[in-house]
Amino acid sequence: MSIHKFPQDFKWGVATASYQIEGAYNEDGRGMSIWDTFAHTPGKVKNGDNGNVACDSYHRVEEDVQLLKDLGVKVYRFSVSWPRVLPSGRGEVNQAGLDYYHRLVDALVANGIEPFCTLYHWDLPQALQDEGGWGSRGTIDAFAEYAELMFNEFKGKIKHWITFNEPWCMAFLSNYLGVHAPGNKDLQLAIDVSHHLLVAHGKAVKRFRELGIPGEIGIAPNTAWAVPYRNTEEDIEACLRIYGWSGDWYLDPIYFGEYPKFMLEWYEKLGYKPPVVAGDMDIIRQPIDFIGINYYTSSMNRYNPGEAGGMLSSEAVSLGVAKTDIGWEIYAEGLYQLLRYTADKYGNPNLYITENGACYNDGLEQGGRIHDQRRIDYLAMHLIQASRAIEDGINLKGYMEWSLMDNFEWAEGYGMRFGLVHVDYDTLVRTKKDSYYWYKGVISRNWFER
Ligand code: NCW
Repeated sequence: MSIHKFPQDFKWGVATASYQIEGAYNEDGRGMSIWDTFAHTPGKVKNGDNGNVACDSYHRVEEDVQLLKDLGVKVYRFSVSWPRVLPSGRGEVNQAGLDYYHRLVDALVANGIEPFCTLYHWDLPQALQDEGGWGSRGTIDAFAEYAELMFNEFKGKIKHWITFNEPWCMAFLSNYLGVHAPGNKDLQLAIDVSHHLLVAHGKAVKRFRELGIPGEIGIAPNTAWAVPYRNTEEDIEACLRIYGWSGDWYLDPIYFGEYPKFMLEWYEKLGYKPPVVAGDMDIIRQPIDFIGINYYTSSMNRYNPGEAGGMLSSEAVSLGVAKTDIGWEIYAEGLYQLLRYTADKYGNPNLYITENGACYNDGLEQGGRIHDQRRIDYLAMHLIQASRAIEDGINLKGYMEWSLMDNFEWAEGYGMRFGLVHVDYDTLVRTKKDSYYWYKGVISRNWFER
């Protein structure tokens, strides 16, 4: 047993996303998003689930903020539904949508919780998708307009902003692997989407500075660590490509103004390249205030030109460790390695763990308790690595557990539960799990023993 300590000003929090929790999909003027369309298309989401009602958080601001307050978090990371505030993606503003976020932000601030706002967590207005979505440059300016609206509206109230959550998912999972909305399978389109979202990110950051918005702004890329199967150049490079297409592909242009050469060469060899227009890289290369790290899992990889279903010639082999209920391998050491890599590569910037958590589908037991000891173990393991990183001088400033409550787990539907709070989807009753009480203890003491 030893004690794992965190700094006094460490920002403990939890995270959620609009489409996963809000529901009220067609109320008060909200426009449709690509996730409404996707989830309403038979066969796209397990069990035919959709976010029409989700956790009904749109109607439960007070109840959910009370859960946050009881938990003792310092920050709450949520995302804004773009089509709720701009139903057509640009142009006419939906005041009722803005009012919802004002109610939420005001309640957070009144309870001493700092809002940490993600502008885009995957719910693109369908109206923009109809014009080509992220595959079209038109969406770049629409995003900049939306970002500016939010900055002006919440100036001084929201002091932490994230432009994009997990750009790899937006680009590759959604447009190359076809697993998420809008469900395309086109590698060039995925590369185009990556580039356009980076330019949109850069434009938003530029506007943020020009408008003199107080606070900080960053991005939260997908990050996963990959361990080489053998200590050979081929296997090491196969691992670098895994991190290359999900992390470096986004962070290198932001920090260095250029795509990682080894990935550019890889794509070019396959006949693909990003659609860079003169001036783009200067826009993308805006200084940001922090990097958000979303970390869940790692993989072991080896070079295999015959890799099934992929184009990186990087085959995942099992690490041989336990998995969470969604099938992701548990590898806490990978979190440390990733923090180390990111800190070393980008000049020890401020980092927040913007997501980390575990899917375990434990249900209510007699007496109304949920004994999710496996989630507690998962969190403890990863927090040990976080505290180790801080001790080693990495500028890790906060930790946001995913997620406050069970919610709509995208293509997996409601069957996969990540919450500290259990949600009964028939009654929408929220029940605190054992992990909620454990995390509350960690936050209140700023240390834990393991
Ligand atoms: S799906 C996903 N997640 C989960 C989600 O609830 C959250 O909104 C996301 O930010 C938990 O954290 C993120 N990430 C995508 C993981 C990749 C799945 C790879 C499938 C390969 C076919």
